[in-house]
Amino acid sequence: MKRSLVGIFAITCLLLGAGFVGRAAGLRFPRGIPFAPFALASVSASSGIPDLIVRQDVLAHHWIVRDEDFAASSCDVIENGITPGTHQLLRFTVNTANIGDADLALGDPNVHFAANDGLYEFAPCHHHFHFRHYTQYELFDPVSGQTWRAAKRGFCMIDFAPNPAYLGQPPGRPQFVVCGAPGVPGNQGISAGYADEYIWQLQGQFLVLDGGDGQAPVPPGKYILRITVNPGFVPAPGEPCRVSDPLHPGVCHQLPESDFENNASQVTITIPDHFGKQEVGPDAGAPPITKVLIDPD
Ligand SMILES: [Cu+2]
Repeated sequence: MKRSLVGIFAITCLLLGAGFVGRAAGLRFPRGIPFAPFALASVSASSGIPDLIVRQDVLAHHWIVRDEDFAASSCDVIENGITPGTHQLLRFTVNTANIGDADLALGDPNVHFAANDGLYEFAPCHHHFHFRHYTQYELFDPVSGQTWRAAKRGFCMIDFAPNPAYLGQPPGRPQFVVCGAPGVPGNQGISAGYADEYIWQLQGQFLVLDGGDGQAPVPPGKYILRITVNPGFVPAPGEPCRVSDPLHPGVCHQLPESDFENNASQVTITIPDHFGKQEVGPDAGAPPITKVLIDPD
């Protein structure tokens, strides 16, 4: 008994020391598979190429429009230009599945940052490394074409949930589960047959609808929400091009994939009249977000 308690304590310290809880908050633990701390450093060798998608079924079943308060001390206010106070938000869950035949192995963010390879940047407000060009969130009016954008500032890519059987991959086990932090080694990635998932309650999983982030307010109506993982971008002067897009000259991606054309999914969203302040969406009526659910990202 005493021995097992010591073991649990040791594993807890390992997780704390590894910076894992930085993104955990009870939510980032790999789903459904017993945690294996001593498999953390293993990276399976594979000759194929990863392929990331955004699972449309998850997006379709998890979104909500409702009001939320922003404190003046929050990083959304300090870094992202959102004014303090109450704002109408569209929140949604993003599942990025690796349906390729190789693991997407990133390793330790400290190593990438030290090498200045363009994958991560340091975020002073959050005190951790953020991905550059991680995921693109867009809302657009299918009639006028007007578009609103938010860029997810992801900081930890891990094996969160196994892919469903219909994606046709053999069941695997999570191997990338340690986020890391400045000075604390991590091991990030998404195994073939696994997905990372940012549930809608996490910080940054939203678009601001009422103009509170400096974009035009979104009038009530029907819109398309489009999520793109590993989006193409044109590098700024001096910014590295890690992976060239074979079909779009001059466009770069941060992560290698066998197919960059299947990286986006979209759903139709109804934005209600804000005067009623009603909640809409499949997750309408869900409990208010508590502090413990908020990602430190
Ligand atoms: Cu962050």
